[in-house]
Amino acid sequence: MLIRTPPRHEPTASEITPRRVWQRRRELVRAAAAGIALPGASGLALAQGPKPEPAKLPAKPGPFGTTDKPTPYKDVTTYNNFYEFGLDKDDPVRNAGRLKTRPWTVAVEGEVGKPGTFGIEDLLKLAPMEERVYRMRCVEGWSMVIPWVGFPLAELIKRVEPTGNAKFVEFHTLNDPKQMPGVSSSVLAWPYVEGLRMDEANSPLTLLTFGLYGEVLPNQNGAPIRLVVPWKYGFKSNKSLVKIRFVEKQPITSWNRSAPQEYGFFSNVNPNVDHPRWSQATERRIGEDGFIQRKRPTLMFNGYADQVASLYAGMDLKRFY
Ligand SMILES: Nc1nc2c(c(=O)[nH]1)N[C@H]1C(S)=C(S)[C@@H](COP(=O)(O)O)O[C@H]1N2
Ligand SMILES: [Mo]
Repeated sequence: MLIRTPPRHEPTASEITPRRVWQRRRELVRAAAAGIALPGASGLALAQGPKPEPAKLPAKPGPFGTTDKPTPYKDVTTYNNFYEFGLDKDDPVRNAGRLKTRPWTVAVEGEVGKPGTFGIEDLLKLAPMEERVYRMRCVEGWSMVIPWVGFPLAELIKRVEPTGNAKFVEFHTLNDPKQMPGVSSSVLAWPYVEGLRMDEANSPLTLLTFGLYGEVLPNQNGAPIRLVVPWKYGFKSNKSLVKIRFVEKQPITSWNRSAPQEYGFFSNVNPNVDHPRWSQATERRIGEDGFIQRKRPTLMFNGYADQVASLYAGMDLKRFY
């Protein structure tokens, strides 16, 4: 997002010439031949046996599903952005295997009547699991359709009783240099922090997710608990949450801090407001559309205008990008 500078309608360098990727593969193959385990080798399953099947996470069908075809599981779980594990699309699947997702807690703090620390097992039982098939649109110009498993964030919000001063919610991803090789890079200020206005956080579309495709979240997709906000660019949906903080002032988010003129606080999907360095009018659906060209029109609020347009009534969406 920040480091890539793709010209209009062209794929990023990592998509066309993944040289670093094949060089890395070559290193891994050599290392495997020599019986050496390099960090991050697990995703390629070179030396190890078959990986265990992810645990099932049953869910009843929920509302707001799209009829668009879900993106194949393989693409959803191997083409990722998770900068804590590296900048290339296949870094997360190779490096996130080392993330320890148990025990796991999420601290809920700030302007709430009932602050506390929730264990992941309790969060899993907080509300009935629903399957929500959502379109997801990355600010880089590609999109996917993902069958998430989770429940509305509003279920957690009502239990912690926000005070009258709670106007915004901050979401913090884990920041652990021992498990996350990417946080040694200064590409972003860590931890990865995102934020929503209180009404956005309470939207019935906004989810806390624990799984996809009926199984627990793969680490590279944000295990064990991840925010999903489908009408905003993908970077608003942060992964592997450890803290949720209710605040009075609009949070300073990681992407906004690193490039304020490119990534605003709202970051609603909007085909009429271009990124300063490329158009947002079209997108490329991973696993379906051609590799190079973006042909599919991007929809206002990513197609969720019926549910969310009223949240922004009277707002100049060019100014509040
Ligand atoms: N903690 C964290 N969350 C993150 C990111 C990240 O780098 N770190 N990348 C974001 C971006 S840019 C996108 S497009 C989505 C990608 O989610 P996916 O890999 O599950 O498709 O995750 C978002 N959440
Ligand atoms: Mo993204």
